[in-house]
Amino acid sequence: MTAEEAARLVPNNAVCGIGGFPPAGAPKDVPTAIAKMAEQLHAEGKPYKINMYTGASTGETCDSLLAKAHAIGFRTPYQNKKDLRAEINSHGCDYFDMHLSEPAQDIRYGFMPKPEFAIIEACYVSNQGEIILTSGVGNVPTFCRLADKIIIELNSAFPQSMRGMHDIYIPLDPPERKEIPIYKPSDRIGDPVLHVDPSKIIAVVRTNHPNEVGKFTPMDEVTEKIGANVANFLFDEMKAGRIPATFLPLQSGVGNVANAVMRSLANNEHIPPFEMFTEVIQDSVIDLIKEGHVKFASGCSLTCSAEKMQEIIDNMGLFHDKLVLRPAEISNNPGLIRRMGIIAINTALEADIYGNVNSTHVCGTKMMNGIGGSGDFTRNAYLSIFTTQSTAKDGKISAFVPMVSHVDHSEHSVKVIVTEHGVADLRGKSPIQRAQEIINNCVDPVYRPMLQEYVNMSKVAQTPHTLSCALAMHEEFLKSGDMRNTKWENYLR
Ligand code: 0RQ
Repeated sequence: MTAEEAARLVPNNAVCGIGGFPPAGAPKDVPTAIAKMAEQLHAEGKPYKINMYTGASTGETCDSLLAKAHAIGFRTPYQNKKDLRAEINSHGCDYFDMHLSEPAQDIRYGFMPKPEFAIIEACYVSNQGEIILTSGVGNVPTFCRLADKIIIELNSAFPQSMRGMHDIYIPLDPPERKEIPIYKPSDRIGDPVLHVDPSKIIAVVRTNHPNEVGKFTPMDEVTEKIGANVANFLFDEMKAGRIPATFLPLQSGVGNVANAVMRSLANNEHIPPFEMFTEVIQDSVIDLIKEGHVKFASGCSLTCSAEKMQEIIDNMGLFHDKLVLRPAEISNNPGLIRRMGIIAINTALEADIYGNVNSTHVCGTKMMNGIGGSGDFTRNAYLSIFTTQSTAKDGKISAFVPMVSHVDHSEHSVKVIVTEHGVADLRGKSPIQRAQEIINNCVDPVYRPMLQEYVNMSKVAQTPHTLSCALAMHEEFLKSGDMRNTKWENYLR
């Protein structure tokens, strides 16, 4: 049927499980039609919203259009679209941020309402209910198991030769859960196809759309330095015998810094070819596979530009043996991350001088994107590294502050912080030693005296703070637009 006909099957207040993972494999035409329908209904004075579980962010044609149409009731987990961000921060919809390993099991546990509809993208569906997904798995297996009705966008931009790239596995729930038998990133434990009850498929909509993933900006001087600092640090760890000569599997987050880190690892001749156990597989990883720097990548999605995705499709023979796509609760499974000794590299919005990290809230209040999988990996990794540029907004914001305005990753989980200026190794250090390490090695030189003064003026304690000044740099930014104007005496009470 057409996308418009399928959209009409989804009533006001429906709870929907949306396929894909940031934003690979997310449906496109049906959400667009739902957004259009919502706008028409709103114009007639009628209410219309859908509630959305996703894998992570979706594309312009899903999150953005639905947000612009004010058609979202609740939404979880990760998102990264400007329009949805605006809707969330103005309370236009209820957003709750979750670790990406958790929504599927929390829905199965009954902590949140079960989806009535699963709206997914596939490249193949049979009369028996055998489905081959496209570039992202996310939480689709659980959505399809629990939903009463399944709507499929059959996307001909993805060939059926994708069969075999997915490993579909839903763990048993407690008290029956057993170990998940993955011991190395390339292990396969599930089914290459998703099986659903065919009587639940109420619509198949034919589409032809490539991945909605933008191209990354090339490395600049700052991201190149961050990448090189990470690569040199990891090489030093190898030399010290703390990382085996065969290396350990890597997880790398989203964004330009993450891409730059991957490129620097490849450029470092001392780092041997390695495997990845990660959630998103970005363009840079595909290049590294072709060049032989990455031996195998396990993830939840091919978050690749349309151009890079086409390259994979055209060379399916090569990539079938090098890639596997899993559900988010497996790609981000805390037990597997701990077992395999993953090196996790994620990006912070801001960190404090004691090593707590804020990945999500600008000035403690405005949601940026969400925690994504950074918490799944950071808490459980062999080695948890955070990267960030030392400043944002042309130096007006320091990425390092006395106290973070929101905590996503605590001092207990964050082991290493890297900026363009250097590396702060926080392992085995007390809060005051960590503060010195961060100020000397990571903070922008302009902000070093300010933060040193903060430490010096704060009362001797396990974690020295002057509470009236702890968020003064944020307050100063909100007041004058520049953290560099912070004078502690203006905030001392
Ligand atoms: O603003 O977009 O207006 O230019 O934040 O910052 O430096 O371009 O870095 O693209 O890597 O994003 C943490 C948001 C970083 C991302 C975050 C402003 C800055 C810029 C983006 P502009 P950069 P990135 C696995 C891992 C959480 C989820 C995660 C993220 C914009 O990495 O969402 O790790 N991480 N998932 O100017 C105000 C500050 C700021 C600031 C930067 N302190 N205050 N604004 N900015 N620092 C993947 C998944 O889970 C799916």
